[in-house]
Amino acid sequence: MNEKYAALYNAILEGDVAGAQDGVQAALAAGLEPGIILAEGMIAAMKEVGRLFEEGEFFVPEMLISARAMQAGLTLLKPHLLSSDVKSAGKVAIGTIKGDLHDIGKNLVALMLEGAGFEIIDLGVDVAPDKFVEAVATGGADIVAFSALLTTTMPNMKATIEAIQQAGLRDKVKIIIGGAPVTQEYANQIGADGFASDASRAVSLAQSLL
Ligand code: B1M
Repeated sequence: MNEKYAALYNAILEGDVAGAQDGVQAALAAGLEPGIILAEGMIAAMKEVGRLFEEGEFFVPEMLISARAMQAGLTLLKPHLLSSDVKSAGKVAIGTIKGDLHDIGKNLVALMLEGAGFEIIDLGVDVAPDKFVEAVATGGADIVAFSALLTTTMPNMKATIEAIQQAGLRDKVKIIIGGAPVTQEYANQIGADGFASDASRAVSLAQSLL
């Protein structure tokens, strides 16, 4: 691993908030691209956290403290990921689907969309279908984006699409979905307008739909 982001990677793995902040600053000072710092130093560390959890070496508290270190690092990296002179490209309401509390990926997608000029309505985590409906009905969202990290919460994406349909709003909004267990096939199956496997693909998808 590149030594310019190895300390950052290890700090996230160990849940060391100050270490993650220092790691981001050091990587920026070393001249690394913000996108590389994010992918290689940070998202890669969270993947390893997931692997250690699967192997039974990490438990929920370890995942939680790693997530805190990741968020602390992201807060510092955010201004470097956003470009300043972009016009509004449309309004996106984004949230993690009902039953699901994972928000790092959702926050990253929101951040990248914001960087590409989209106005963001961040509905947070554990978002009930009626909140998405409201974001379209009264919030003026052109796109709604659902994130799901758990196979058990994926069906709530379908339930949310149905709620939007029942509210008579389906033709007023584009629906895009993503999250580690989600696939294009699943998007087709539940009638979403698109799927993106990562935050930068979510940006091109949103741009292609408006
Ligand atoms: Co959770 N967790 N977790 N967890 N957790 C996973 C998801 C898991 C895969 C770990 C594992 O077993 N390997 C597993 C799910 C298994 C499954 O369903 N198949 C799991 C589990 C089981 C659980 C609990 C049930 C554990 C328990 O309590 N026994 C519990 C559930 C709580 C709940 O939600 N109701 C739980 C809890 C937690 C914490 C709270 C401790 C913490 C979350 C903290 C937080 O988010 N603030 C946590 C964490 C950190 C993880 C892992 C380790 C990391 C997730 C992450 O942040 N990844 C995760 C393992 C893994 O994913 N490998 C795991 C980094 C992030 C940048 O990637 O979120 O995939 P990701 O987002 C990507 C893409 O997916 C995509 O773009 C993002 C950026 O490129 N994307 C979208 C995401 N959303 C999108 C929306 C779009 C488009 C793209 O819209 C268009």
